[in-house]
This record gives sequence, C-alpha cells and structure tokens, in this order.
Amino acid sequence: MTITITAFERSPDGGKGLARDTRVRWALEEAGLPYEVRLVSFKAMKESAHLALHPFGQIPTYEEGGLVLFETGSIVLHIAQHHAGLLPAETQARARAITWMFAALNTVEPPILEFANARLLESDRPWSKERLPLVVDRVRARLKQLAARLGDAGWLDGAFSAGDLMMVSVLLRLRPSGILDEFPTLAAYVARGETRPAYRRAFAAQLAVNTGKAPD
Ligand code: GTB
Repeated sequence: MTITITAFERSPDGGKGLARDTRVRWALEEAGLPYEVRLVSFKAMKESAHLALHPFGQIPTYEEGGLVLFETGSIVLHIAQHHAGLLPAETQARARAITWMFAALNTVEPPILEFANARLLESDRPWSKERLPLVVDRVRARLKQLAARLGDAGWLDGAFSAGDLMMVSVLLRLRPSGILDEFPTLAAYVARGETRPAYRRAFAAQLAVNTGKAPD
C-alpha cells in the first residue's frame, strides 16, 4: 500500500532538516519503506482538504490506504510497530523504547520549543532579554539530566530505537543555538544519529525539496 506524507512546499529552515517531516522520513527509511511526499504551502495547510487530514493545519501527515495519521509521535510509533528495525521485540525493552519516544516529545521537546520561539518569535518584545536566560536555563537543566542518563552509551537503551530517532530529532533543533555543544556526549549522540544511512537519505530528500536539487 502506498504511503504518502505531507511536507512544507518550502521549509522556513531552507532545508536544514528541522521541520518535522524529516523524523517521519527517517523512520520510513529505517524501516525500508518507500513513500511519496505531497508538498503543501502554508495557505493550503489551512484549507479544508488539508484540515480533513490534520485538524491543526500542520505538516506532516501520513496516509496509508484508508488510514490517516497526524502527530509525528503517533506516525513514528505506527511505523515502528508494524515494521522491523525501530523497536526491540522483547516486551519490556519495547516499552522502554516507547517511553523514550514520549520523553523526547513530552519532556525534552517542550523547553526546546519554548527556546526556539523565544529566539525567533519574541526577540522584539521588551521583556525578551530578561526572559531568555530563564528559558535557556530550562533547556540546559534537561540536557544535563539527559546527558547523565546517556553516560557513555551509544544509544539511550541498548540498540538504536525509535526512542533515539525521536530524541535525536528533537535535539537537532538546538544545533543552530550552539547549546548542544555545551554537552559533548549529547552532541556526539546526535552526530551518531545523523551518520545513520537512513537519516542521511531522509535529510537528502528534504534538502532536495528545499533547494530544488535532486538527492545524490
Ligand atoms: N506536534 C506536531 C507533530 O509532532 O507532528 C507538531 C507539528 C508542527 O509543528 N508542524 C509544523 C507546521 O506545520 C512544521 S514542523 N507549522 C505550520 C503551522 O503551524 O502553521 C515545525 C518547524 C517549523 C519550522 C522550523 N524551522 O524553520 O526551523 C522547524 C520546525
């Protein structure tokens, strides 16, 4: 059955891979699944055809036969549950990997998004200079905890899993700020994710959309 996802017609990041279709592309590549991409403009995202797929008028969406999904957590979990390569077979290890997916989305991503919004959307507000250090401190506190748990391990819990895919994807959003480099083990963890062939293919595919160049 054909899998179709949606992505920005032109990502505001110009192809840095920070828009959320990249994590879905990565999961599909890890699972070895072919997929098609329907590109949508900001205008089209808010129109009824897209809103029927995504109630909040965002990308990415995922269509497979009659199934329509939104939310990258749900999409990646769906892919991981139905195809080998992203979740361990053993029940408890599988539950722990899923826990890391939730941790990435519910515990690590929120302060990172708050930071991104503070930098990009609120920098002209009179209170912005005073608030920013508080927001940065919350990000640093989470990264310190995450680095403590990761230690010198390659991945968060044994072999690479959808938990790592989600965590690396979330952490990547920090790259432009330089904060990630304050935590060398986390920077190395993210770099490990980025060197996976599946990530490279996903990154190249979104870059091709945003630069108009075909992937190598
Ligand atoms: N919780 C949802 C999920 O995980 O699927 C969040 C989806 C979401 O935020 N989608 C964004 C979107 O459609 C694109 S990824 N935004 C349009 C809108 O809301 O109108 C967020 C994003 C956008 C841009 C950059 N960037 O330029 O660096 C990075 C990430």
